[in-house]
Amino acid sequence: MLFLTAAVLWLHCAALVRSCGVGFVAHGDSCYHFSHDREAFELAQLVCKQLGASLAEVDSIAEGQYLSSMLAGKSSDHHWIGLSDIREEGTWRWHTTGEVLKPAIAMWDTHEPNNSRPGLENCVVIKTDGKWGDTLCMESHPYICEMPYERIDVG
Ligand SMILES: [Ca+2]
Ligand SMILES: [Ca+2]
Repeated sequence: MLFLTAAVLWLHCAALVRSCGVGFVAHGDSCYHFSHDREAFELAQLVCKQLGASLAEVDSIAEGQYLSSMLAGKSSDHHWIGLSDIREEGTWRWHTTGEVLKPAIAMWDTHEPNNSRPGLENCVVIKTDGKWGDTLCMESHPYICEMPYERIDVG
């Protein structure tokens, strides 16, 4: 009985401290940081890493819709996510996993990716309308970092 009470208390405490770090918001299995500062793609990735995260990677339609909804109409700038075709022109891969983007998950804007500056538009932003586009990696934009939403156990 004592054990059960202790177990219940522990679970309760653990639930209380389950949170994302400062500056991150929880959604689903992840914590997200929507930056205020603007960086080039590679530097944005580095800043995310310093925060214990990486540029956001979209694993499901629901996650893509969440990120787009967080930006659409609320933001005045495009935001980097961790998607590029730096390795191979025209093959869009997630930065940390190296996995190729599943077409069913993609939320490309009309006419995107258009590689409008041929061979140079290698990095992906979520635009202000919530849709994705490829653009120059050297452009400075705010960015979205993502890390797993893990319970921090106490004691
Ligand atoms: Ca993700
Ligand atoms: Ca483009």
